[in-house]
Amino acid sequence: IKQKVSKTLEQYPAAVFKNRKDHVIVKDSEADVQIITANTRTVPGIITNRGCCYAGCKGVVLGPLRDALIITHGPIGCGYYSWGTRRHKGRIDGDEKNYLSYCLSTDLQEGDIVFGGDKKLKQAITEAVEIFHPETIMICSTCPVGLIGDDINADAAWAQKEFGIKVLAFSCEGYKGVSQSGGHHIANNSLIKHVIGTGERAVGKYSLNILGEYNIGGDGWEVERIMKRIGYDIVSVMTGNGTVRDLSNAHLAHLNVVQCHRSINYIGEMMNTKYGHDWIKVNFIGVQSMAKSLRDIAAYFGDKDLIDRTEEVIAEEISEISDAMEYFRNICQGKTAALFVGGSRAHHYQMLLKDIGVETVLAGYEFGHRDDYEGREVIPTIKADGDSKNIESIEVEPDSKYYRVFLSPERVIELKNTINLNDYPGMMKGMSDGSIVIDDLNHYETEEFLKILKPDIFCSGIKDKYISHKAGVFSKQLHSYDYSGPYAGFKGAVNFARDIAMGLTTPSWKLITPPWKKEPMLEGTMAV
Ligand code: CFM
Ligand code: HCA
Repeated sequence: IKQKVSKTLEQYPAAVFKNRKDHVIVKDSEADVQIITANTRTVPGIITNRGCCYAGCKGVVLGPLRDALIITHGPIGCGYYSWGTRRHKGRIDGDEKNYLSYCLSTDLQEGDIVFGGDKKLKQAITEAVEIFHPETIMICSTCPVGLIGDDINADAAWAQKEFGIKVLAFSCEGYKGVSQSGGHHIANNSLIKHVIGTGERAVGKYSLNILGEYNIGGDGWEVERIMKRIGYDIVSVMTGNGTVRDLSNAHLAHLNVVQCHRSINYIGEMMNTKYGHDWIKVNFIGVQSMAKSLRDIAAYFGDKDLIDRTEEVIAEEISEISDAMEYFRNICQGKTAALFVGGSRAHHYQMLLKDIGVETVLAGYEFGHRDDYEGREVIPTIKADGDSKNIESIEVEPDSKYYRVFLSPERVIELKNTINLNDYPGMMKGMSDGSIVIDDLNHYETEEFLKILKPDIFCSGIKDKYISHKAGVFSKQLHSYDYSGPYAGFKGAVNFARDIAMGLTTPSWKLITPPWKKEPMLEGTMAV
């Protein structure tokens, strides 16, 4: 495998080879260290699957908040292409407000780029207030806004005073940072500064926030259903089917559980410093990992009744799905998968695939950082570069009113041995030797690795799935779930197993003959 990987990369011109070779690792547990290069710029001209900073801020972290009216300040395309495509579902309770189905934009034109867009932004806010009467408006700017220098912070301050509502400005221009990741950080900073900690409500005995669960295809609802059965008070979900109102109370919960580490670890860490909350890294994807996550949460509280109730619910839930899981496992057993997704699912889905007997032979992230691959222990060794310094890293202090510590130092040590307390071990440790770990996989490499590994399933997104189709390999979108889902929790696992079994048994894949199985289409050498 190592040789084949080298041969694939050696086809690149020298400068590209030098860059890309550090983004690819063949897992080898005998090696002293295996360091991957991540969160750096894509080589210009390479067909990457990454998105932009605005996508990470507006699309990912803020987008799912039902009661925040988001205005995209920029040309219409940015707003349009972030309109509903991510499938973060939402449902209102009673007479709540829900802006999820809307897409508001200032629709900047050439003239605005020349003369400035502030006037148009103020007008858009004014109209939005008149029509929708929101309690919160969020302004997200796209590339040209940063280039022409509109002062969206001043515009937000003006609107906040003028209309007496919360107006937050996000300078999340697409070009900031090297991927969506910078946008997550920008959104996290503002939620900590302006939203979390502003509310007041009584919380239950076992209360928690779920961080990094975005309710794609209804995942969050399945997780909530199970947690509520056990008896948890879910104070807020960040941010799937979430609200600014719920987030304002997040500081009052007892514990933070983190599903997607990449997009929200900043809030986990900042809440730890500011309010004393511990966070536990969980994984709601996969039957065994869901059960383990529930056990870990119960262990944190350490209450016998809660632990017993957790076991009872796990037993009931698993017995309900075990026949179906076995049926689909019989179909899927022995197959292999390649996974390439944003910054956490390439890890999470390995567990669910394992539940149905499918082995992961390649996994990679579009925009994960080294800690998402190698574990948080490498964070002190990650060197900041110009791009990462471009994203503000804010310092928070213990809150004089709300800071509290939940565990004794002895209990922390004890728990650290069994659960991921304030820690994430990353994706690589659990992977088998010989499997490929790859950062910012591109079009060429996708084609080549499909040829080399011949996986039965390629899990990725809308941009790369067609490469897989052309290669005659079943593709499954792990971002949008191909309009299916939920895939989280126990019932979600059955949906996933069913969809994978259906895909694998679809005869159409055998009807496609990829070009390389016939004649070589091009002959020649690459100019260096
Ligand atoms: Fe987290 Fe996500 Fe993901 Fe992500 Fe995304 Fe997404 Fe994703 Mo698409 S927050 S890192 S920025 S789990 S939108 S819900 S599917 S790339 S792997
Ligand atoms: C984003 C959103 C995305 C894109 C999915 C895809 C999502 O990164 O801006 O490329 O298929 O999940 O909707 O990740």
